[in-house]
Amino acid sequence: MQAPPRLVYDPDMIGHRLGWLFLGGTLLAGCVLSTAGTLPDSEEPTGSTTSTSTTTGTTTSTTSVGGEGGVGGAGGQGAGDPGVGGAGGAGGAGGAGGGAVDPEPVCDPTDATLVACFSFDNDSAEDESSVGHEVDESNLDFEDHEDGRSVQVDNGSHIHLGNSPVWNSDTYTIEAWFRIEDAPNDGVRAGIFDSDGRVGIWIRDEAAHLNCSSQGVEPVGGDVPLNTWTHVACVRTNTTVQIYKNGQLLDARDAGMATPSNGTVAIGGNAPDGDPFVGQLDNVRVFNVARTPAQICAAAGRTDCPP
Ligand SMILES: [Ca+2]
Ligand SMILES: [Ca+2]
Repeated sequence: MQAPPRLVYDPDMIGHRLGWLFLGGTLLAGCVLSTAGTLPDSEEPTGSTTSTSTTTGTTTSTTSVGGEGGVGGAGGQGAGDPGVGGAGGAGGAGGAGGGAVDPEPVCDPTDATLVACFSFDNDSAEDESSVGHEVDESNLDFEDHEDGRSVQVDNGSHIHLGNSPVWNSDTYTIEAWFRIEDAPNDGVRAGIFDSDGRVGIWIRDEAAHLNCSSQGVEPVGGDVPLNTWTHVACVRTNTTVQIYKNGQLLDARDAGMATPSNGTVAIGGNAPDGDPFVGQLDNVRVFNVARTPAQICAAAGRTDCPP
């Protein structure tokens, strides 16, 4: 059995974080440790550069992605006081302000930017956002995942949500954990999420092609292993569509203004029907804002997130 990825509420990481805060304020005296993100699969897109520079009390990091459209940003500032030399002065806690531990609940009904949320922790496909979408579902099973539950879907099940004004937001972020068990054949899609006519998250071509798709703009996230929990996020704005896999920005494409649709939404398939996903899904969330790289990194359970 492969251990599923850790999501949130890691007591070890909380202790780790508190320890850094303490060390940052008392022991480091102006020193800053900066950990640049490293990934075993190193799926940096072509033309990508990442640089991190560390100076006394201040950490800056920039990531840029080449290719179509390009993405700047991910800059950050440590919160450090540069400290006073000579007297062993009060070095700041620079670089300790990041979001390596995601303190938020999966579904926070007080978060007005969260317009759909499915933790599946009550063995049901109920929307736990403040919107409270009605859900049409069939043939779902629920299985353990981390300290909660996930939904098991296949080609005989569906999770459908009706049309709603919230789906026609100008900007949105869609996040999900998925564990695909049976890859689609070449030329066939498996839908993780589809807001029909607006944006979808798909796996195609024998699981070799994870992508976001929004009105003809399709940034790609590369292949995905079978039977392995993987995190995906798609961010749509009026200028770009971006895809993150396991918390890392992998591709961004130029996009125009999204056009409204009267379409419905499917989780684990295509809306209105077809293209079933076979496997497990969890933490399916839709926000009507562009979540930050740090927020997406934390949602993916990473511990090396930018500040
Ligand atoms: Ca869950
Ligand atoms: Ca569709």
